Amino acid sequence: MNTQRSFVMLKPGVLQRRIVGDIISRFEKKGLNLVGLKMLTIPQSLAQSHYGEHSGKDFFQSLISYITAGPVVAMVFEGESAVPVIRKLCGPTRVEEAPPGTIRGDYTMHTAKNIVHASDSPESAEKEVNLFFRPEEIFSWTDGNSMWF
Ligand code: FUP
Repeated sequence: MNTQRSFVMLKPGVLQRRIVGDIISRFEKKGLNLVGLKMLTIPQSLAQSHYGEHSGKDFFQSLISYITAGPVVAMVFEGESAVPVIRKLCGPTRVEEAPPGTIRGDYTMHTAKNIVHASDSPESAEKEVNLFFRPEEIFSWTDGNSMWF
């Protein structure tokens, strides 16, 4: 078993669109375990750390403005190969490439507002989980139904 944790974030606008439950439900139905959940408005400094790899790119300033524009829902999911499995559920970054059936394919029109973030590697996941969550905010629970997934 390759159990992994991944950091997932529903970006600003998801609350206003009233689709928080729909999106979380997709991860739950897949069989992932929700082990961390909080709402926050991301401070500038955290936004810059989180998206540091894009610093200097032409879309960086608008990305920071968007991600800090309103409350987000930050989550940690756990499960077998959780990092690549969640990336598949979200779909490709560019919305014109995101197929129907993926979150980005079903809910978004513009890459710059692609509504969901998910860690792209186990290393990024560890870094991002630690940026947004303290250890005591993560709850690994026993899954009595795991044999059914
Ligand atoms: P992803 O890991 O799929 O979220 O993609 P990236 O880390 O490459 O990009 C982070 C965010 O920057 C994307 F979710 C949307 C935004 N972005 C743009 O606005 N334009 C681009 O050309 C690429 C990314």
